[in-house]
Amino acid sequence: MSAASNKIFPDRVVFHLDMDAFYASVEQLENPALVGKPVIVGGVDSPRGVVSTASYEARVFGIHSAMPVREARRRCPHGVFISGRHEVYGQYSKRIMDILGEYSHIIEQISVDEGFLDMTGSEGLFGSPEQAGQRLKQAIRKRIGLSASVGIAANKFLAKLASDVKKPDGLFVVTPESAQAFLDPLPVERLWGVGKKTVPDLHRQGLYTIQQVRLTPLSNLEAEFGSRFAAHLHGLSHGRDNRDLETDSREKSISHETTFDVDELNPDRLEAVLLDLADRVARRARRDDMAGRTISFVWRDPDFSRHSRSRTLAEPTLNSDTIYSTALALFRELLPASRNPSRKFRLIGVRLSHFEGVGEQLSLFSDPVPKKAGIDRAMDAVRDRFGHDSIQRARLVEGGENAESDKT
Ligand code: TTP
Ligand code: MG
Repeated sequence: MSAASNKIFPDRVVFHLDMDAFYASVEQLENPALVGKPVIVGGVDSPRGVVSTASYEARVFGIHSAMPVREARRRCPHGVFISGRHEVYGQYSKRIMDILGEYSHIIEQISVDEGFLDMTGSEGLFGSPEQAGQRLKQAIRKRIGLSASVGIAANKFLAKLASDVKKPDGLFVVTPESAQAFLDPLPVERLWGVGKKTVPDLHRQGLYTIQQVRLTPLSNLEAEFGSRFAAHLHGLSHGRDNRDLETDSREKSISHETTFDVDELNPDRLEAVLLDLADRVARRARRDDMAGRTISFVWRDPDFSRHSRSRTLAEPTLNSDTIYSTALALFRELLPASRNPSRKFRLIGVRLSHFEGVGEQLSLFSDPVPKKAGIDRAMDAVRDRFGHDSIQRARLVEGGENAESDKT
Protein backbone atom coordinates (compact mmCIF):
# COMPACT_ATOMS: atom_id res chain seq x y z
CA MET A 1 0.00 0.00 0.00
CA SER A 2 2.69 2.44 0.92
CA ALA A 3 4.61 1.83 -2.30
CA ALA A 4 1.43 2.40 -4.30
CA SER A 5 0.70 5.68 -2.52
CA ASN A 6 4.21 6.87 -3.16
CA LYS A 7 3.53 6.26 -6.80
CA ILE A 8 0.32 8.22 -6.59
CA PHE A 9 1.99 11.26 -5.04
CA PRO A 10 5.66 11.12 -6.04
CA ASP A 11 6.52 14.61 -4.78
CA ARG A 12 4.28 15.85 -2.01
CA VAL A 13 1.07 14.98 -0.21
CA VAL A 14 -0.91 17.81 1.32
CA PHE A 15 -4.12 17.45 3.35
CA HIS A 16 -6.62 20.23 3.87
CA LEU A 17 -9.05 19.68 6.72
CA ASP A 18 -12.13 21.82 7.24
CA MET A 19 -14.71 21.25 9.95
CA ASP A 20 -18.33 20.93 8.85
CA ALA A 21 -20.68 23.78 9.81
CA PHE A 22 -18.27 24.39 12.63
CA TYR A 23 -20.03 26.77 15.05
CA ALA A 24 -23.42 25.11 14.49
CA SER A 25 -21.93 21.63 14.95
CA VAL A 26 -20.37 22.66 18.26
CA GLU A 27 -23.77 23.93 19.42
CA GLN A 28 -25.39 20.63 18.39
CA LEU A 29 -22.68 18.68 20.16
CA GLU A 30 -23.15 20.61 23.38
CA ASN A 31 -26.93 20.44 23.22
CA PRO A 32 -28.09 17.12 21.77
CA ALA A 33 -31.67 18.46 21.53
CA LEU A 34 -30.43 20.47 18.55
CA VAL A 35 -29.14 17.48 16.59
CA GLY A 36 -30.96 17.13 13.29
CA LYS A 37 -32.46 20.60 13.56
CA PRO A 38 -31.78 23.69 11.48
CA VAL A 39 -29.38 25.67 13.69
CA ILE A 40 -28.33 29.18 12.76
CA VAL A 41 -25.46 30.86 14.62
CA GLY A 42 -24.77 34.56 14.33
CA GLY A 43 -25.86 38.03 15.35
CA VAL A 44 -29.34 36.88 16.25
CA ASP A 45 -30.06 39.57 18.85
CA SER A 46 -29.56 42.49 16.57
CA PRO A 47 -31.79 43.89 13.85
CA ARG A 48 -28.77 44.08 11.55
CA GLY A 49 -27.13 40.80 12.54
CA VAL A 50 -25.75 38.37 9.99
CA VAL A 51 -25.43 34.59 9.95
CA SER A 52 -22.00 33.25 10.96
CA THR A 53 -22.90 29.75 9.89
CA ALA A 54 -25.83 27.41 9.56
CA SER A 55 -26.13 23.66 10.16
CA TYR A 56 -26.58 21.55 7.05
CA GLU A 57 -30.24 21.10 8.05
CA ALA A 58 -30.61 24.89 7.78
CA ARG A 59 -28.72 25.14 4.50
CA VAL A 60 -31.57 23.23 2.84
CA PHE A 61 -33.52 26.48 3.20
CA GLY A 62 -30.83 28.41 1.36
CA ILE A 63 -29.35 29.88 4.54
CA HIS A 64 -25.61 30.61 4.42
CA SER A 65 -22.85 32.62 6.10
CA ALA A 66 -23.13 36.40 5.83
CA MET A 67 -26.88 36.32 5.08
CA PRO A 68 -28.87 38.81 7.20
CA VAL A 69 -30.42 36.98 10.16
CA ARG A 70 -33.73 38.59 9.29
CA GLU A 71 -33.66 36.86 5.90
CA ALA A 72 -32.72 33.55 7.58
CA ARG A 73 -35.70 33.85 9.94
CA ARG A 74 -37.97 34.48 6.98
CA ARG A 75 -36.69 31.38 5.20
CA CYS A 76 -36.75 29.14 8.24
CA PRO A 77 -39.09 30.44 10.97
CA HIS A 78 -38.83 27.19 12.94
CA GLY A 79 -35.00 27.30 12.98
CA VAL A 80 -33.02 27.48 16.21
CA PHE A 81 -31.23 30.84 16.28
CA ILE A 82 -28.21 31.09 18.58
CA SER A 83 -25.78 33.91 19.22
CA GLY A 84 -22.18 32.76 18.87
CA ARG A 85 -19.93 31.69 21.76
CA HIS A 86 -16.51 32.37 20.32
CA GLU A 87 -14.49 31.36 23.36
CA VAL A 88 -16.07 27.91 23.22
CA TYR A 89 -15.37 27.52 19.50
CA GLY A 90 -11.79 28.61 20.14
CA GLN A 91 -11.36 25.83 22.71
CA TYR A 92 -12.66 23.22 20.26
CA SER A 93 -10.41 24.67 17.58
CA LYS A 94 -7.36 24.21 19.76
CA ARG A 95 -8.22 20.57 20.49
CA ILE A 96 -8.72 19.90 16.78
CA MET A 97 -5.39 21.53 15.88
CA ASP A 98 -3.69 19.41 18.56
CA ILE A 99 -4.98 16.29 16.83
CA LEU A 100 -3.69 17.54 13.47
CA GLY A 101 -0.34 17.93 15.19
CA GLU A 102 -0.35 14.21 15.98
CA TYR A 103 -0.52 13.41 12.26
CA SER A 104 2.16 15.78 11.02
CA HIS A 105 4.78 18.10 12.42
CA ILE A 106 4.14 20.40 9.51
CA ILE A 107 0.72 21.92 9.97
CA GLU A 108 -0.62 25.32 9.03
CA GLN A 109 -3.76 26.55 10.72
CA ILE A 110 -5.52 28.94 8.39
CA SER A 111 -8.66 29.72 10.33
CA VAL A 112 -10.56 28.63 13.40
CA ASP A 113 -11.73 25.41 11.74
CA GLU A 114 -9.30 24.60 8.94
CA GLY A 115 -5.71 23.73 8.38
CA PHE A 116 -3.19 22.13 6.05
CA LEU A 117 -1.01 19.15 6.92
CA ASP A 118 2.07 18.15 4.99
CA MET A 119 1.73 14.35 4.93
CA THR A 120 4.66 13.65 2.59
CA GLY A 121 6.39 10.42 3.54
CA SER A 122 3.90 9.42 6.21
CA GLU A 123 2.74 6.17 4.58
CA GLY A 124 4.81 4.06 6.95
CA LEU A 125 3.00 5.54 9.93
CA PHE A 126 -0.55 6.01 8.75
CA GLY A 127 -0.98 3.98 5.56
CA SER A 128 -2.00 5.41 2.21
CA PRO A 129 -3.04 9.04 2.09
CA GLU A 130 -6.67 8.00 1.88
CA GLN A 131 -6.31 5.71 4.92
CA ALA A 132 -4.54 8.46 6.82
CA GLY A 133 -7.31 10.91 5.94
CA GLN A 134 -9.98 8.49 7.20
CA ARG A 135 -8.03 7.92 10.42
CA LEU A 136 -7.73 11.64 11.01
CA LYS A 137 -11.45 12.16 10.47
CA GLN A 138 -12.25 9.27 12.80
CA ALA A 139 -9.93 10.61 15.49
CA ILE A 140 -11.73 13.95 15.43
CA ARG A 141 -15.13 12.25 15.41
CA LYS A 142 -14.26 9.89 18.32
CA ARG A 143 -12.29 12.20 20.54
CA ILE A 144 -14.16 15.44 19.95
CA GLY A 145 -17.48 14.39 18.49
CA LEU A 146 -17.43 16.58 15.40
CA SER A 147 -17.25 15.82 11.70
CA ALA A 148 -14.64 17.14 9.34
CA SER A 149 -13.99 17.04 5.61
CA VAL A 150 -10.57 16.28 4.18
CA GLY A 151 -9.07 17.04 0.79
CA ILE A 152 -5.89 15.30 -0.34
CA ALA A 153 -3.71 16.44 -3.23
CA ALA A 154 -0.17 17.28 -4.26
CA ASN A 155 -0.40 20.93 -3.15
CA LYS A 156 -2.32 23.40 -1.01
CA PHE A 157 -4.43 24.87 -3.81
CA LEU A 158 -5.78 21.49 -4.93
CA ALA A 159 -6.15 20.10 -1.40
CA LYS A 160 -8.29 23.05 -0.36
CA LEU A 161 -10.55 22.65 -3.36
CA ALA A 162 -10.74 18.90 -2.71
CA SER A 163 -11.95 19.25 0.88
CA ASP A 164 -15.07 21.00 -0.40
CA VAL A 165 -16.10 18.32 -2.87
CA LYS A 166 -17.68 15.79 -0.53
CA LYS A 167 -18.72 18.06 2.32
CA PRO A 168 -20.02 17.32 4.92
CA ASP A 169 -18.10 14.38 6.43
CA GLY A 170 -16.26 13.93 3.14
CA LEU A 171 -12.89 12.82 1.91
CA PHE A 172 -11.72 13.45 -1.62
CA VAL A 173 -8.41 12.67 -3.27
CA VAL A 174 -7.15 14.62 -6.28
CA THR A 175 -4.25 12.63 -7.75
CA PRO A 176 -1.75 14.32 -10.04
CA GLU A 177 -3.33 12.35 -12.91
CA SER A 178 -6.87 13.48 -12.12
CA ALA A 179 -6.01 17.09 -11.25
CA GLN A 180 -6.57 18.61 -14.67
CA ALA A 181 -9.93 16.95 -15.24
CA PHE A 182 -10.93 18.02 -11.73
CA LEU A 183 -9.91 21.64 -12.25
CA ASP A 184 -11.01 22.30 -15.82
CA PRO A 185 -14.78 22.69 -15.29
CA LEU A 186 -14.49 24.79 -12.12
CA PRO A 187 -15.33 28.51 -12.32
CA VAL A 188 -12.45 31.00 -12.24
CA GLU A 189 -13.64 32.14 -8.81
CA ARG A 190 -12.06 29.00 -7.38
CA LEU A 191 -8.55 30.05 -8.41
CA TRP A 192 -6.62 31.08 -5.32
CA GLY A 193 -6.16 34.86 -5.29
CA VAL A 194 -8.99 35.57 -7.72
CA GLY A 195 -11.36 37.78 -5.77
CA LYS A 196 -14.25 40.07 -6.43
CA LYS A 197 -12.03 42.55 -8.24
CA THR A 198 -10.45 40.11 -10.66
CA VAL A 199 -13.48 38.03 -11.60
CA PRO A 200 -15.08 40.72 -13.81
CA ASP A 201 -11.72 41.25 -15.55
CA LEU A 202 -11.48 37.55 -16.33
CA HIS A 203 -15.09 37.45 -17.52
CA ARG A 204 -14.48 40.40 -19.82
CA GLN A 205 -11.77 38.29 -21.44
CA GLY A 206 -14.33 35.52 -21.93
CA LEU A 207 -12.71 33.43 -19.20
CA TYR A 208 -15.32 31.72 -17.03
CA THR A 209 -13.77 28.32 -16.35
CA ILE A 210 -10.33 27.24 -15.25
CA GLN A 211 -10.02 25.34 -18.52
CA GLN A 212 -10.49 28.58 -20.47
CA VAL A 213 -7.71 30.20 -18.43
CA ARG A 214 -5.47 27.19 -19.04
CA LEU A 215 -6.00 27.35 -22.79
CA THR A 216 -5.29 31.09 -22.99
CA PRO A 217 -1.76 31.81 -24.23
CA LEU A 218 0.39 33.15 -21.41
CA SER A 219 1.20 36.25 -23.48
CA ASN A 220 -2.51 37.15 -23.63
CA LEU A 221 -2.83 36.81 -19.87
CA GLU A 222 0.30 38.92 -19.42
CA ALA A 223 -1.09 41.69 -21.59
CA GLU A 224 -4.19 41.86 -19.45
CA PHE A 225 -2.95 41.08 -15.95
CA GLY A 226 0.78 41.80 -15.88
CA SER A 227 3.46 39.16 -15.90
CA ARG A 228 3.35 38.22 -12.25
CA PHE A 229 -0.35 37.66 -11.89
CA ALA A 230 -0.50 36.03 -15.33
CA ALA A 231 2.13 33.49 -14.27
CA HIS A 232 0.15 32.90 -11.09
CA LEU A 233 -3.10 32.23 -13.03
CA HIS A 234 -1.32 30.12 -15.61
CA GLY A 235 0.34 27.91 -12.98
CA LEU A 236 -2.82 27.41 -10.94
CA SER A 237 -4.92 26.62 -14.02
CA HIS A 238 -2.47 23.76 -14.65
CA GLY A 239 -2.81 22.66 -11.02
CA ARG A 240 0.65 23.92 -10.05
CA ASP A 241 1.19 25.54 -6.66
CA ASN A 242 4.53 25.26 -4.91
CA ARG A 243 3.67 27.21 -1.77
CA ASP A 244 5.06 25.63 1.37
CA LEU A 245 3.02 25.32 4.51
CA GLU A 246 3.47 28.31 6.78
CA THR A 247 4.38 26.71 10.04
CA ASP A 248 6.45 29.48 11.57
CA SER A 249 5.26 31.01 14.78
CA ARG A 250 4.17 34.24 13.21
CA GLU A 251 1.81 36.29 15.30
CA LYS A 252 -1.64 34.78 15.30
CA SER A 253 -3.34 38.09 15.88
CA ILE A 254 -2.79 41.81 16.29
CA SER A 255 -5.08 43.56 18.72
CA HIS A 256 -5.48 46.79 20.63
CA GLU A 257 -7.86 47.30 23.52
CA THR A 258 -9.06 50.14 25.68
CA THR A 259 -10.30 49.81 29.27
CA PHE A 260 -12.50 52.66 30.42
CA ASP A 261 -12.07 54.27 33.82
CA VAL A 262 -15.84 54.41 34.04
CA ASP A 263 -17.99 51.95 32.08
CA GLU A 264 -18.81 53.68 28.82
CA LEU A 265 -22.27 53.74 27.27
CA ASN A 266 -22.20 56.63 24.83
CA PRO A 267 -22.17 55.09 21.32
CA ASP A 268 -20.50 58.14 19.78
CA ARG A 269 -17.63 58.05 22.24
CA LEU A 270 -17.29 54.29 21.88
CA GLU A 271 -17.13 54.62 18.11
CA ALA A 272 -14.46 57.30 18.36
CA VAL A 273 -12.33 55.00 20.51
CA LEU A 274 -13.00 52.16 18.09
CA LEU A 275 -11.65 54.26 15.24
CA ASP A 276 -8.43 54.86 17.12
CA LEU A 277 -8.06 51.18 18.00
CA ALA A 278 -8.72 50.07 14.41
CA ASP A 279 -6.18 52.58 13.21
CA ARG A 280 -3.54 51.26 15.62
CA VAL A 281 -4.20 47.65 14.60
CA ALA A 282 -3.98 48.54 10.92
CA ARG A 283 -0.78 50.47 11.43
CA ARG A 284 0.83 47.57 13.21
CA ALA A 285 -0.34 45.21 10.44
CA ARG A 286 1.23 47.45 7.81
CA ARG A 287 4.45 47.72 9.73
CA ASP A 288 4.73 43.92 9.77
CA ASP A 289 3.25 43.43 6.28
CA MET A 290 0.58 41.21 7.76
CA ALA A 291 -2.74 41.33 5.94
CA GLY A 292 -5.52 39.62 7.89
CA ARG A 293 -8.89 38.31 6.80
CA THR A 294 -10.69 38.15 10.12
CA ILE A 295 -11.64 41.27 12.06
CA SER A 296 -13.05 40.98 15.55
CA PHE A 297 -14.72 43.39 17.89
CA VAL A 298 -13.93 42.33 21.46
CA TRP A 299 -15.44 43.69 24.63
CA ARG A 300 -15.88 43.23 28.35
CA ASP A 301 -19.23 43.77 30.00
CA PRO A 302 -19.36 45.63 33.33
CA ASP A 303 -19.30 42.19 35.04
CA PHE A 304 -15.85 41.62 33.43
CA SER A 305 -17.11 38.83 31.16
CA ARG A 306 -15.23 38.84 27.88
CA HIS A 307 -16.87 38.48 24.47
CA SER A 308 -16.08 38.86 20.81
CA ARG A 309 -17.73 38.96 17.42
CA SER A 310 -15.82 38.32 14.22
CA ARG A 311 -16.21 38.69 10.52
CA THR A 312 -14.07 37.06 7.87
CA LEU A 313 -13.53 39.03 4.66
CA ALA A 314 -13.15 37.56 1.20
CA GLU A 315 -9.70 39.14 0.90
CA PRO A 316 -7.01 39.94 3.44
CA THR A 317 -6.66 43.57 4.44
CA LEU A 318 -4.36 45.95 6.28
CA ASN A 319 -6.39 49.02 5.43
CA SER A 320 -7.48 51.24 8.32
CA ASP A 321 -10.89 52.06 6.90
CA THR A 322 -11.74 48.45 6.10
CA ILE A 323 -10.75 47.31 9.58
CA TYR A 324 -12.65 50.18 11.17
CA SER A 325 -15.82 49.78 9.14
CA THR A 326 -15.94 46.03 9.82
CA ALA A 327 -15.32 46.44 13.55
CA LEU A 328 -17.91 49.23 13.59
CA ALA A 329 -20.53 47.05 11.92
CA LEU A 330 -19.89 44.31 14.48
CA PHE A 331 -20.17 46.85 17.30
CA ARG A 332 -23.39 48.34 15.94
CA GLU A 333 -24.96 44.90 15.78
CA LEU A 334 -24.80 44.91 19.58
CA LEU A 335 -26.70 48.16 19.94
CA PRO A 336 -30.44 48.70 19.72
CA ALA A 337 -31.59 50.17 16.40
CA SER A 338 -32.43 53.43 18.23
CA ARG A 339 -28.78 53.82 19.33
CA ASN A 340 -30.09 54.86 22.75
CA PRO A 341 -27.16 54.65 25.14
CA SER A 342 -28.31 51.58 27.04
CA ARG A 343 -25.45 49.13 27.02
CA LYS A 344 -22.30 49.70 29.08
CA PHE A 345 -18.85 48.55 28.06
CA ARG A 346 -15.93 48.11 30.40
CA LEU A 347 -13.46 47.45 27.62
CA ILE A 348 -13.52 47.44 23.86
CA GLY A 349 -10.94 46.22 21.39
CA VAL A 350 -10.21 45.41 17.77
CA ARG A 351 -8.39 42.31 16.61
CA LEU A 352 -7.04 41.30 13.21
CA SER A 353 -6.18 37.64 12.56
CA HIS A 354 -6.15 34.88 9.93
CA PHE A 355 -3.10 36.38 8.27
CA GLU A 356 -1.86 36.06 4.76
CA GLY A 357 1.45 37.80 4.27
CA VAL A 358 1.44 40.71 1.87
CA GLY A 359 4.70 39.77 0.23
CA GLU A 360 3.38 36.33 -0.54
CA GLN A 361 -0.20 37.15 -1.34
CA LEU A 362 -1.38 40.67 -1.99
CA SER A 363 1.35 41.83 -4.28
CA LEU A 364 0.44 39.09 -6.72
CA PHE A 365 -2.82 40.70 -7.54
CA SER A 366 -3.67 43.18 -10.21
CA ASP A 367 -4.94 45.85 -7.84
CA PRO A 368 -3.38 44.49 -4.73
CA VAL A 369 -3.46 47.21 -2.16
CA PRO A 370 -6.39 49.60 -2.14
CA LYS A 371 -5.60 53.15 -3.14
CA LYS A 372 -6.24 54.25 0.42
CA ALA A 373 -3.17 52.30 1.41
CA GLY A 374 -1.08 55.18 0.11
CA ILE A 375 -2.70 57.52 2.62
CA ASP A 376 -2.38 54.90 5.35
CA ARG A 377 1.33 54.50 4.66
CA ALA A 378 1.86 58.27 4.59
CA MET A 379 0.14 58.59 7.96
CA ASP A 380 2.25 55.76 9.31
CA ALA A 381 5.41 57.54 8.21
CA VAL A 382 4.43 60.73 10.05
CA ARG A 383 3.51 58.78 13.16
CA ASP A 384 6.74 56.83 13.07
CA ARG A 385 8.54 60.14 13.36
CA PHE A 386 6.27 62.13 15.63
CA GLY A 387 4.24 59.55 17.56
CA HIS A 388 0.80 58.05 17.18
CA ASP A 389 -1.09 61.09 18.46
CA SER A 390 0.58 63.48 16.03
CA ILE A 391 -2.25 62.75 13.60
CA GLN A 392 -5.80 62.64 14.84
CA ARG A 393 -8.68 61.79 12.64
CA ALA A 394 -11.46 64.41 12.86
CA ARG A 395 -13.78 61.85 14.45
CA LEU A 396 -11.36 61.12 17.22
CA VAL A 397 -10.87 64.64 18.47
CA GLU A 398 -14.40 64.61 19.81
CA GLY A 399 -14.12 61.62 22.09
CA GLY A 400 -12.17 58.92 23.83
CA GLU A 401 -9.69 61.11 25.67
CA ASN A 402 -10.07 59.16 28.90
CA ALA A 403 -9.19 55.99 27.10
CA GLU A 404 -5.92 54.19 27.42
CA SER A 405 -4.78 51.74 24.84
CA ASP A 406 -2.90 48.52 25.36
CA LYS A 407 -1.40 46.31 22.78
CA THR A 408 -2.07 42.66 23.43
P1 TTP B 1 -16.34 27.83 7.28
O1 TTP B 1 -15.42 26.66 7.36
O2 TTP B 1 -16.31 28.69 6.07
O3 TTP B 1 -17.86 27.32 7.39
P2 TTP B 1 -18.47 26.15 8.26
O4 TTP B 1 -17.42 25.35 8.97
O5 TTP B 1 -19.52 26.70 9.15
O6 TTP B 1 -19.19 25.27 7.18
P3 TTP B 1 -18.55 24.31 6.09
O7 TTP B 1 -19.07 22.93 6.40
O8 TTP B 1 -19.04 24.82 4.79
O9 TTP B 1 -17.05 24.39 6.23
O10 TTP B 1 -16.14 28.77 8.52
C1 TTP B 1 -15.82 28.26 9.81
C2 TTP B 1 -16.53 29.06 10.88
O11 TTP B 1 -16.17 30.42 10.77
C3 TTP B 1 -18.05 29.01 10.76
O12 TTP B 1 -18.62 27.89 11.45
C4 TTP B 1 -18.47 30.32 11.35
C5 TTP B 1 -17.30 31.25 11.08
N1 TTP B 1 -17.62 32.16 9.96
C6 TTP B 1 -18.12 33.43 10.26
O13 TTP B 1 -18.25 33.79 11.42
N2 TTP B 1 -18.44 34.26 9.23
C7 TTP B 1 -18.33 33.89 7.91
O14 TTP B 1 -18.65 34.68 7.01
C8 TTP B 1 -17.81 32.58 7.62
C9 TTP B 1 -17.66 32.12 6.20
C10 TTP B 1 -17.48 31.76 8.68
MG1 MG C 1 -15.72 24.72 7.95
